[in-house]
Formats: sequence, structure tokens, C-alpha cells
Amino acid sequence: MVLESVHGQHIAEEPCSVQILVPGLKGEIGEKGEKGAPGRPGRVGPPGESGPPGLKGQKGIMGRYGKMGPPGLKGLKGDMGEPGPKGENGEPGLPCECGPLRKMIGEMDNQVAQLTSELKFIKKAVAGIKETDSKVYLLVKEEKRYRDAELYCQGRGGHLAMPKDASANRAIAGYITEAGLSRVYIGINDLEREGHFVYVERSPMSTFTKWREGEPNNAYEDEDCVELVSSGEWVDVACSLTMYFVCEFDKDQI
Ligand SMILES: [Ca+2]
Ligand SMILES: [Ca+2]
Repeated sequence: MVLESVHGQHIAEEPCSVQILVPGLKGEIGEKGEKGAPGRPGRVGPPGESGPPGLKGQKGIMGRYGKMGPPGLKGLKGDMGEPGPKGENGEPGLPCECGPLRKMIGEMDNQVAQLTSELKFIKKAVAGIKETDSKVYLLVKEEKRYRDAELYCQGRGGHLAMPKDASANRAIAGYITEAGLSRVYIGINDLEREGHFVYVERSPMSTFTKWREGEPNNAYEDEDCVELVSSGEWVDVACSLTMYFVCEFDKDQI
């Protein structure tokens, strides 16, 4: 057998027939078929972009309490409370509370020192006060009896004036003359032994004396004290007389 193909025509040589196959004309469009069954699902696509934020959710339930924190700062002091009830009586104290006494004594010492200072000032401030190299004389214009006059002078650290030499006697005499006085007590007496005159501080008389003529005469046997008159002379008189007097102070004790 020989098969030839001419112009796309297949020639088959068979022993009994020869058939020539040629395509026919195209048929008319058939009717539309019925809808087929749905196809299988496709592959999973890539993840999409995240959408816009949603609305805020509702408040949740309160959680459990946390652990206790560190202690805080100390608070301000509160108001004073009501006074408490009165306590029982204490036991009796010691017999001597020496602290307050010492304090009182210390204060008194201070006062004495202050008064001493003031007296020193007053002694110097008194107008017309007289002084010699070693003494300061103060005329006291208070009428006193002899003993009271001496006590007054002693209370201020001195004595009634004791003129032991001519210059001291002149100073005292000048003092009372300037003051316009005629007589003052001075610190000489024979109180302990009649006719034996001593200084009021009990020291023996020096050799200096200034008795007025006829003195001392112990008139009426009652003249044991001495006054100094403006001339500077001495006269023994009764100690009960009251008159002004002159005190003397040692300069080194002022
Ligand atoms: Ca006498
Ligand atoms: Ca006399």
C-alpha cells in the first residue's frame, strides 16, 4: 500500500474502496448551553492592609489591689490635747534648795557692787567735796548726835573726820567755812577714859592738837565729844548735841 498526501489530502488505497476525506462546511452556531457547575475555589490571596482603628472599648472591671508602697513623709504636729487629770502629791523635797539661794546671793553681790560704784560717783560728785593727798572729806548736812554721825560715816566706809596734822585740819576748817557753818563734829572723843582723847577709830592721838584756849574743859563733866569750829579750833562738847558733821574716807579704799 501506498499512502500519498497531496495538498493535505490523505489518500488511502484500500483494496476495495478508495475514500477521500475532506472537511465540511462550518455549521451554524448552536444554541447556548446550560450554565455549568461552579468551579473550584481559587488560591488564598495575600493578607490585606490593616483597616482604620475601631472605637474605644468599655472600661474594664477594677483590678486587684497592688503591693503596699513605702512609708510616706511625717505629717504636721496635731493640736494640743485636753489637760490631763491632776497628779498625786510628790514626796517632800530636800531641806535646802541651794541653787536659788546661790543665785540670789550672786544677784545681791551684783547690787552691792553697783551701789559701791554709785557711792563712789556720788562722793566725787558732791559739790565742794574736799580732799587731801590721802583723804576725802564729806560734809554731811544732817544734824545727828555724835554716835549716829559716826555710824553714818561707817555705813559708807569711813569715819568722822580725824585731823591728824595741820594741813588736814585746815582743809576741814576751810570746808565748813565755805559751807557757811560754824561747827561740825569730828572724830575725836574721851568717851572711854575722861581726859584721855583718842580718835574715833580708837587709834591713839598724834602729837597734833588744835584745842581752843580753855578747852577741853569737860564742862558739867559731860563733854566727851569734839567739834571743830570755823577757825579750825577744837572744843569738847556733849555727845548728845546734834549737829552737822564731816566724814573722811581713805582714798585707797574708794
Ligand atoms: Ca570729857
Ligand atoms: Ca568744852
